[in-house]
Amino acid sequence: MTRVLATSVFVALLVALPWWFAHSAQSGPWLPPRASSFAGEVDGLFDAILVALATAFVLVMVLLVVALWRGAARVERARTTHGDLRLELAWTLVPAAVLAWIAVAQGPTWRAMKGDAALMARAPLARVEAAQFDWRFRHPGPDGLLDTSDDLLETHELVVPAGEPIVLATRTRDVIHSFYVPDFRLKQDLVPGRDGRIWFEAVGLGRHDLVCAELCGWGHYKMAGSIRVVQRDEYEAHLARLAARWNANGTEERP
Ligand SMILES: [Cu+2]
Repeated sequence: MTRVLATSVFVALLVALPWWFAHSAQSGPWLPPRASSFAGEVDGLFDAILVALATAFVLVMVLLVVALWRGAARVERARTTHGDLRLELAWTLVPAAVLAWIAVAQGPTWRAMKGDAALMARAPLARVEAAQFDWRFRHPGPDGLLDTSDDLLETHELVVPAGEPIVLATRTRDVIHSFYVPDFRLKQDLVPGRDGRIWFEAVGLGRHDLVCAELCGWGHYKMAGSIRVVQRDEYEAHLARLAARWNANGTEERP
């Protein structure tokens, strides 16, 4: 009876979890919509690793059920065994091969996201400046240079044009933060003393959550911002409005 009950539990898990894995990978109850040019590649790697894990899970469940029935069928003294070279080689080499495959398979995506030196050398659209506990964005003004008197600053929300590679400089003004836009599948630590670069190409229009993915202090939870993707002409208009507001020195009319 116990055996039947235990087998039912294993079989239920065996059916339910791979179904849920497959279902999740497609409809995405755990993954947000894809909104960057490389999001599909990142999800492809995620799904591939999920399939490898699901395969291992099914294998373990089947072995458990087999052991349960075989063990229960015989009544004999348990044997103590020591060492099995073939088994040990198998459980060392198979996971090693899987890990090596993951390391090779993720290479092109990693290079596309982090390794394009020519792209990263472009003038940044803005600099992300993280601080406890907000996001600030510094645009180079008309002179095209950061850290000059005509810089334009905005907080919480960065507006970017759609359909073109956006390079951002990154900096933290205090502790470690992590720039994370789930819809873009983009996450980058910002480390004190180390300015960096990130890039993405937003697909489609709309607003995407920007969160801090590094526990950075008591107010970490409220370190939320957004990236708003607009058409190029709307972006130019936004920058012009930002410049007008910035240069008005507080004398402009507030809506
Ligand atoms: Cu944080």
